[in-house]
Amino acid sequence: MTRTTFPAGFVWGAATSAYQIEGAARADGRGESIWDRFSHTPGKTQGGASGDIACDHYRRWRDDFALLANLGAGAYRFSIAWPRILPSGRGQVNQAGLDFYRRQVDDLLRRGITPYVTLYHWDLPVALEDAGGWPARATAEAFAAYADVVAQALGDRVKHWITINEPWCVSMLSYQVGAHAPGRQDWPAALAASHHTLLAHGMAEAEIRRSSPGAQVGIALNFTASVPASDSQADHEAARAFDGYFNRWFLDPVCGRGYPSDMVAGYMEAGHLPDGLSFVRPGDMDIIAAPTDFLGVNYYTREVVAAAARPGAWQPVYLDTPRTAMGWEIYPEGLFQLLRRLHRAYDLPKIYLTENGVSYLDAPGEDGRVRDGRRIDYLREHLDACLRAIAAGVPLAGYFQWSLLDNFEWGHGYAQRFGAVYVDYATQRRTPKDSFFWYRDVIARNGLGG
Ligand code: IFM
Repeated sequence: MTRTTFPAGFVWGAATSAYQIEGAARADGRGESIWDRFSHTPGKTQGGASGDIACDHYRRWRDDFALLANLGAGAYRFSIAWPRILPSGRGQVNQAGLDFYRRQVDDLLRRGITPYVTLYHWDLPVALEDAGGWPARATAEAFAAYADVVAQALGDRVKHWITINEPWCVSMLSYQVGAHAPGRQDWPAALAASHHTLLAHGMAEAEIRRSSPGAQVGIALNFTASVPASDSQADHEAARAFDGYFNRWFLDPVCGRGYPSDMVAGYMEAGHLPDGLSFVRPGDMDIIAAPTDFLGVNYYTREVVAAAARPGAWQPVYLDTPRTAMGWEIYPEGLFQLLRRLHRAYDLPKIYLTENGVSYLDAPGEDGRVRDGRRIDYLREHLDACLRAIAAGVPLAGYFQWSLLDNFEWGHGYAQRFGAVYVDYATQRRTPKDSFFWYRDVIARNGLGG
């Protein structure tokens, strides 16, 4: 392997999620999800945007798969909408929903593109939220039953599964920060949600293994490199606390280490765990720690943090450094450090970069071309970090660009554009950006080139 070439068999892909692209929110028996309700609640998303139509991928998926094929992608990561399969979250199965995804999987396989299926990318059926949502243990049980239905239907042809996407977002961003559906701000509920999200992962993994023999199963965690603002001990402690809040709280249990004791102590002291870890039942931690075949890593940026008033607490520090349209700092070195740390400190059989990418707002010029050179720079620098990590021994087996298409960026609505392909939402016209063709060359030569 030279410095610019990836190992043979490296998986190249692009990623999307159901609510962000599908639209057709009421088609063919789909039930309501928490994002339908949240996005239709005034003030929750930029411009009041919703995923009602999004990229209309529900109807245009064949054209989008042609784009994937044109890209030369060997793999496609997409998510299944739970409310399309079980409109009320549990019970009655909606065959039309299963058929929709079966057709997609068959088409991908026919094109030689390997499906990487995510079971949960945030569209919880509202019936389950109304019964308590992720803070309730019953939601994890319902998720396992849903995983069983999907694995039975698709497990003969789908051999790569991601249970949950970004448990930090599912729990903390949604139940503590309140920026994502269902928009609650309740620390104890969020911490219970974090546990049930991880439990759901472990329970679903068992169901998938039963119905999809030989399948590879993993979870996708979102990581943010946590960097102290100064060399002071207080800032180092703050950075460790942020790392615990964002990264270790989810990574450690999945890797069999349980919840980090420094974080449990901190949460107890802050009153966030009034009943301690009472939501943890005997056997839960073993279920959560069931060995996975790979870890999915989603990486975009870093957080620079300084000490806050309370010991061990942190506050973000804004540096005047290059930023993306999201305002996220461009920090590829953080990806290299993260991958190396994961390899050295955790015993991981395999890692996929299940998400990496960038939002810039470049639009078609007069000639119709989207000149998104900044995205090319971002991708090149992050892929170079991947190469360096591989050279350092990290078992990185694949890279999925987020995202194939511009799409519904949650609270930001359509005001952010992460796509390799520009989407004109008024006409639904797709225009591959310059970076699409650049990434296509990378895939074709399995490397960055000279
Ligand atoms: O669009 C999201 C995706 O749904 C989850 N990971 C981060 C992306 C960019 O914010």
